[in-house]
Amino acid sequence: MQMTMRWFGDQYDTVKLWQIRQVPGVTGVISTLYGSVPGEVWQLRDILALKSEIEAAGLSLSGIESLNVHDSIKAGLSDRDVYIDNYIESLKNIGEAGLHMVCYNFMPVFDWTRSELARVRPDGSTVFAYNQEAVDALVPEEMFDRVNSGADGILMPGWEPERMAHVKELFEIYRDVDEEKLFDNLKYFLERIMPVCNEYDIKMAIHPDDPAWSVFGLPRIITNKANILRMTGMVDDVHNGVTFCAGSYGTNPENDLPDMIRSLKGRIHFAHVRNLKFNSPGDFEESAHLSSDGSFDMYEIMLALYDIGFDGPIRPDHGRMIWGEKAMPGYGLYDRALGVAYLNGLWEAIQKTHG
Ligand code: CS2
Ligand code: MN
Repeated sequence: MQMTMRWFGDQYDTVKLWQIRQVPGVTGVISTLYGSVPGEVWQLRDILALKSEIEAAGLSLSGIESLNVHDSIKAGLSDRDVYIDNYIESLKNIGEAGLHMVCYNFMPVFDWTRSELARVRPDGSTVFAYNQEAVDALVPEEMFDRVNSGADGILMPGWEPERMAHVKELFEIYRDVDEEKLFDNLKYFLERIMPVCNEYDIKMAIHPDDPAWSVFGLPRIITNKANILRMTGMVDDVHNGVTFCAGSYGTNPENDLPDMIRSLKGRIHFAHVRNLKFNSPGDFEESAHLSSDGSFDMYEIMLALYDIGFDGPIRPDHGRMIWGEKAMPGYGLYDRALGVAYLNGLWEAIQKTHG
């Protein structure tokens, strides 16, 4: 595996590349053209500029998270081919820049959903939390306001104002899209992009829906083992793979994470490893990475990745806000660095005992 951290670019991130460079074991970052909107073509010069900036700091650009998919593609609208052509153009440029992993998601309208961005834990740290009743009591617009007001004016990934300015229209286009239709639309998209992925050896890594069930009545499909195997099987190409995000699949306690990892051998191209603490069936919070602080067995998750020979980029995903740090919620330096150290420790022990 290659240990990485997500970095949003100099203009948007409170964490600096030189700080990431000092986290032991981190050799790369996962980044994106953060100012771009879904549907736009990524220009080669912009990708190369991002890459050189990262390399100048002594790190590699280990992959893209995310190259977002336009809602016309997800909803299967008549203009989807225009946006798929643009996506293919962006992939070509990503390939030309020598990059080989692209994370994306196929969630209608919203990216991840949480009801709180800064729930206080007993140790005084603040974390993302989800409470089903609180989410059920909101209309989508309120959800958007809540995410943005809780972020101290920091732009949250997946909740970009451009997209959210049209929430009502976006909901409208999904009126007739059920899970089956969404699967069809994903298949159509994947079949069209696979040739360029093969040409440049770009591994597509779909991010699971977070939480792993329908919110606000929108269909969601990347939620469990059966669905993800259906997805990898319906376009049976190694370049059609997944981001194994423990914190997202793990929102549903029925998902057996190590078993899911083992069933996806050869198709996991990126891993997000973090822990959650369940307080009751409809309520969880994002605890520290340490197994004993949350509900997952992190050793078993890392062991499963080791067993399948996972060799792609991995990152600690979200962290708690600790030590008074002011940063984008979930993406501060300190707790993610602790997460890295812990995951690296587990990995070293696994290698030595299972090597
Ligand atoms: C990420 C997702 O911050 C996060 O929770 O794991 O937003 C992820 O980047 C996207 O879903 C990928 O498209
Ligand atoms: Mn994730």
